[in-house]
Amino acid sequence: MTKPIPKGLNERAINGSDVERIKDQSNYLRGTLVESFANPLTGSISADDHQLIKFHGTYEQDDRDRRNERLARKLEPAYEFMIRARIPGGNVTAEQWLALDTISDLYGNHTFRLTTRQTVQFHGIVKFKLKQTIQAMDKALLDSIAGCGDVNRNVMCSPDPALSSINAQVYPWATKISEHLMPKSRAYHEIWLDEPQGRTLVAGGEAEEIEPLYGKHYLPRKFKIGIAIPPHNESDVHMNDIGLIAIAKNDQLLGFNVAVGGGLGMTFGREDTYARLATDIGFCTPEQVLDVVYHTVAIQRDFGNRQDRKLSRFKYTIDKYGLEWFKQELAARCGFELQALHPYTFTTTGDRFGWAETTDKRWHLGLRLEHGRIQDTEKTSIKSALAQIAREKLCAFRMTANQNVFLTEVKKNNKARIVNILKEHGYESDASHLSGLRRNSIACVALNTCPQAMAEAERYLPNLITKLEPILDKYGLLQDNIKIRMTGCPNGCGRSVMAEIGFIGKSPGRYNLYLGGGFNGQRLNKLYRENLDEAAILTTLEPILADYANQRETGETFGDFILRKGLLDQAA
Ligand code: SRM
Ligand code: SF4
Repeated sequence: MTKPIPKGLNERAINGSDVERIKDQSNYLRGTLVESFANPLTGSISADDHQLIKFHGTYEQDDRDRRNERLARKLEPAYEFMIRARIPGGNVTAEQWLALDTISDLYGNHTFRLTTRQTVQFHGIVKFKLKQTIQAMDKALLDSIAGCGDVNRNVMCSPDPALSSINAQVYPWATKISEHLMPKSRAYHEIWLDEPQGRTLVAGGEAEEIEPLYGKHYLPRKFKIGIAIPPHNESDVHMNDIGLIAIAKNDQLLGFNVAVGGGLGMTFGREDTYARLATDIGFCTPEQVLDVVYHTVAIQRDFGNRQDRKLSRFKYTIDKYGLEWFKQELAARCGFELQALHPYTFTTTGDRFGWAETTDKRWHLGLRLEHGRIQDTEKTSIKSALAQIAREKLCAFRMTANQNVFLTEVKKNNKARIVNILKEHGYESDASHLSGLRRNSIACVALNTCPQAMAEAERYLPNLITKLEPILDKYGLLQDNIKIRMTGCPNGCGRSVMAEIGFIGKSPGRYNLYLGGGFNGQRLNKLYRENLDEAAILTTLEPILADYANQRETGETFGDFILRKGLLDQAA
């Protein structure tokens, strides 16, 4: 199955962007990380290691709330690290959840964050505690390998394998694919877990032996894979580089429709960058899927743009060479052609909240969180509640693609105890008291940790929704499911370009407003107005919401209404 890396193409990388040089000189992701972390004189690491450490699942950041104050006092920025776990399909045990909770208190900022790719991030870890953090994760059988960097990232899969026999058959593929595409370098184990050097070849070895898939230069850019099971599209599967849509008949998994070339990131001022949904290109059986993903990644390795990182995602490779070329290249490498697509329909996206009985006669609880942040506040103490539930071993935990959590494998006689614990901590187990807008909201992390943020997202969207709710109430829309999402920049981490109402931060307090995304995750939205402050957002949205309430057709979603009314023809 392993195809040697074509020498010429691999060599070409050396002349590419600076990140290519760093990978080239890193000795398979080792760089000078050991030296950087041993340096007691700064909370920072070297510029090259700053890039390289992403492959270890961690980012060097600084607390942006404190930036100016530190600058004024002539101090170096308040450097800290974010670390992202690799949890394919988003499943952890009660013991692992407790470990996550403890790690956030011992080493992080006393919170942790469920992400839009079904995993967990810690923030605020100082340099001198990062190794202990990774070791604590390892003790809990968790790692952060390939959480970030130019490799395949956390593989997503729809929530709860126990929901149906198809869910159970599909779920293991998330782990199988993740493991199949993992980097093989032992750098992570040596640097963080003190594994003795030499278990694999180090410098001087042949790239094909050390990293059979990735080689010395890894991929041109990050790579993402997700799996969905129709009719549910919890994860907006078409935003991935590869989307796999499970196809079943008579309760048997037949295989996957394969979609390629999704990606949501754009850059303001670069008209050649754009969001793109993956295109369905064919069907493969479960036996073929590992070959399909492996060789797709290898094609991107060989043909992706290594000169300009703004144009290096797989979607640009697909658009440059064309879908027909890609299908032929894939067939030649796999030794088989994809079959004809199977029909399927997505009818829902987002998470289904509340209790549901599962096929193993147990229950799960879909719990809505405020943008994935696990923390205790003055109003509620969800962090303590979930830790207590884990301590009593009442359930397992499953992160969703929408920054929520499912409490899974719950025995019937433990349901009441879970509800009580949540109540005691000020948290409702049912999301029906929330507006439809809030239930369907996503916000990326943005400030104070994200270095790319131009505006708030996680810390602001809940407040904006509070201001929109009276408007919704006025027009009888409070319970309507309308998808609203906000990101602090155009990178798209909160998938705002797929929302019915999407906001992208432009500068502090100002956002571009995008409208008309599909409710089922199958249509991008379009720019409607630029650079709005809060007052302008409210006055722009109110008449549109009023028209929607009065003029919509039966069952028409907000995004579809926007399109039918031609509102986007009068866009910005
Ligand atoms: Fe993301 C970069 C957070 C999902 C597109 N993303 C970042 C960084 C690491 C900022 C940075 O470059 O230094 C953010 C860290 C913020 C912080 O302080 O924690 C960040 N991304 C996130 C998370 C945590 C958002 C969240 O609120 O949940 C998500 C973590 C996912 C995970 O667990 O792996 C997250 N990022 C996404 C998604 C959505 C998805 O994959 O489901 C996207 C859009 C899909 C896509 O990849 O096209 C996304 N993130 C980006 C991009 C733009 C990539 C591009 O093609 O241009 C960047 C910037 C980059 O890569 O240079 C980025
Ligand atoms: Fe940061 Fe931008 Fe991603 Fe938000 S969308 S987390 S601001 S990179």
